[in-house]
Amino acid sequence: AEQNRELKERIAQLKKERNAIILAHYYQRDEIQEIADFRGDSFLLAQKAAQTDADVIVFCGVHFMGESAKILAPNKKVIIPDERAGCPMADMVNVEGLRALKRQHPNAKVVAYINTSADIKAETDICCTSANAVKVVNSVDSDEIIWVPDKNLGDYVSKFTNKKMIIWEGYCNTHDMLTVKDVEEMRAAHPNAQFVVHPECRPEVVKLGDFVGSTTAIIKYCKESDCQEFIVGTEDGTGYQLRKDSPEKKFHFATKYLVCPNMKVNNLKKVARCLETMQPEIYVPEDVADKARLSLERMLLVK
Ligand code: CIZ
Ligand code: SF4
Repeated sequence: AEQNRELKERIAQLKKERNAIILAHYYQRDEIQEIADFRGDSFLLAQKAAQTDADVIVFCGVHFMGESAKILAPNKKVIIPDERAGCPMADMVNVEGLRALKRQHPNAKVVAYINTSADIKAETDICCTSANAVKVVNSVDSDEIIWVPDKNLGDYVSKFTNKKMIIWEGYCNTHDMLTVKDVEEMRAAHPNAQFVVHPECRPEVVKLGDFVGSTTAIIKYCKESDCQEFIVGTEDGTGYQLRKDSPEKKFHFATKYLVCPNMKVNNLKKVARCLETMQPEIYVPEDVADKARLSLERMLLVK
């Protein structure tokens, strides 16, 4: 605790010297969410990066999130605590594979989940998040959609659209681990709880949800609901905001395995170090960033 206090003071001092802000994803360790200027999902944080007057953004999340911030804030320096914090789901699709699929389906438009690298976004017609995926897909002026990379979210979206979806076989190792049996056991143990679930989970698990939504949507739902107890089917870091919003409510994570190891690579020590050394820095080549930005901006126009 003493060490954390010292680290937090050092970070506050360095933040002033560098004119930096700290952005933390909901899946980050509590110690990082505590010191963040903003907490949020990947898209909200990228927008905060674009809007801030700060010169330096410390992006605490995984690599594609830092890239999205850099794409929307190309003139700012975006640094990350640890460059090894990647997203295995984002890494499941590559440019060659996506181009091959586009050649096979020349009339299809590409919709990419925000959990993709800048290279993939640059090959994409329009991006989406888990919060707006259905609206985005339905807004596209083509009957055929190439969907990357999450097959679980793709399956969920396909239930709310008449479009033909060609779905990439990627998935989130963390959310995909949750099983029907896990949820049934938790329900038996907590019969008064509602099950709130992220659409990155398997279709048969998502089907069990009393509420299905993105991290932001789950947080809003639990805060506003009259229900006092929840079984949570998303990454465990979300507990920080859930408990902060509703200290009197109970939140049970559906298993103890809902932990993304990449998200947890970041810690206070590394935040302090990256502010000291201004490394590692996120770099996106200008031509890639310009194309990727278009696919993010098109998403913003969807009402
Ligand atoms: O876009 C994000 O931040 C992710 C990865 C999840 C969500 O539902 O917000
Ligand atoms: Fe990627 Fe899943 Fe981790 Fe999110 S929780 S960063 S989708 S591996």
